[in-house]
Amino acid sequence: MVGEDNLKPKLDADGNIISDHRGAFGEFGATVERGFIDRSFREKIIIVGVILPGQTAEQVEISLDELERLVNTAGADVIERIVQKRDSLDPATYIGSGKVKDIYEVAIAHDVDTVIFDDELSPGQQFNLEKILKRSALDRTAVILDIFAQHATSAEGKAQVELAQLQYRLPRLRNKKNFSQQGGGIGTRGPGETQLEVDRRRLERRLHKLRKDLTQIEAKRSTQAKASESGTNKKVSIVGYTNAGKSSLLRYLTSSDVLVEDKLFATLDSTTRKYKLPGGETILLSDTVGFIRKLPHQLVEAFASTLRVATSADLLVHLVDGSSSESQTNIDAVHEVLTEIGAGEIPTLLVFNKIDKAESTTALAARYPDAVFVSAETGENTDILVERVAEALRGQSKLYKLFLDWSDGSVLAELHRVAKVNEVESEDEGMIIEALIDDRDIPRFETFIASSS
Ligand SMILES: Nc1nc2c(ncn2[C@@H]2O[C@H](COP(=O)(O)OP(=O)(O)OP(=O)(O)O)[C@@H](O)[C@H]2O)c(=O)[nH]1
Ligand SMILES: [Mg+2]
Repeated sequence: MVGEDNLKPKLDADGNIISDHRGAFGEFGATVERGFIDRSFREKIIIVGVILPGQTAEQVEISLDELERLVNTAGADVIERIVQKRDSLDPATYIGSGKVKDIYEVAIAHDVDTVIFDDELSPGQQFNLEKILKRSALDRTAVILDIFAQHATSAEGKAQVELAQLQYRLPRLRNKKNFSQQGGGIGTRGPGETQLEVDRRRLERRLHKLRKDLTQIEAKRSTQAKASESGTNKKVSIVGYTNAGKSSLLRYLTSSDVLVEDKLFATLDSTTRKYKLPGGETILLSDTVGFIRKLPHQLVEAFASTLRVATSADLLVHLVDGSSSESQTNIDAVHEVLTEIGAGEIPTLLVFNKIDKAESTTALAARYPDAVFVSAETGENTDILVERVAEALRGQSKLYKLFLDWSDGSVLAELHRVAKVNEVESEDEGMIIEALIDDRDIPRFETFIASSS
């Protein structure tokens, strides 16, 4: 049995936490194996949200419902939720300092381990809050980083999560008092250098190494992709809110065994499978990491290479959980992330999933007349979906007439490779070609185009 005392952060005379077992600070903050939240037992958690002007109490409750689900997924239990209405966030303590003292009382009464705030805390806020609360003060970002750390399986995923964690920890590093192990050798404290500086330098070196490793992994992957891809296959990516059923849809359509789980952020890698559309064209269909409200920017940056499957797609299938009461706000959150990662302009097909368990889709259908309604579980309407994908991709190409000199044989070969050549007519001076060319390939054939229809 672990004694109760061992579960609480150890404090110094000023009430600062000196325990190294968790918290986003010190050299011993979260690692991929050991997150910000202690999972050697189920921590008791208070979650805290603020209603700002322009927000309704209901919106904040919805966000807290989601935070509670995140905390559960990370392996802890929410035992109390506290909401405060404010004109603005307190720059020092996020909520009012009086309210922080109230939370402290509640924490004592319920033997709470950690207090989690629904927005990212600044390093200063986190420090002040921990001082008053005398226990870890974490934020939504730390919880999401924890879940990512738990779910990362590939070498790339692990490196990406560690990179995001380090970026989160670096500005939050603090001088650890009672630091007993001085250690010797390379990287330890030089003359005049504080322990904090040593810690920071170590993390920066690690950050640098991770960035380099990730660049190499990506370079290797893109070389492999180039070698294996024919070049003409259109790329379609399934994107959407976490738990919308993206992996289920890929699994249903391609009969592949990708991971499907009723968990937030089950998928952290991208999976691509070939899929034959009803017209016969082969596309590359991908599934990738899901999005969420207030997605930590550290993750967006660290997962840039994984997200490239979305940013480089010809078409996005934006999958929404049509059975969720939050589908509208989820759509908005996904749009925000797509814009942030630079995929906001890619043609998108809106698809509502889980219609087998949705109570009614009438309101959504009225609001989104162009959307498709499917079930990735039963397969209902997925035939309509693939037809719409084919249609959307066809809409991205036009029929052109081109004139090529006899000496432009290589251009004809190129046309055969990337376009659909319908007709080649020989004339005295060259060839007149009719071909269906993709909008994205037009720049390289522009000088040969005689007319378009
Ligand atoms: N009833 C019903 N459940 C579904 C449907 N599609 C997916 N699910 C369930 O929803 C949960 C999440 O499915 P996933 O396919 O893992 O969702 P995801 O979008 O890939 O989620 P992340 O990878 O975590 O972002 C699983 O429990 C699925 O079985 C559907 O059409 N109907
Ligand atoms: Mg998934």
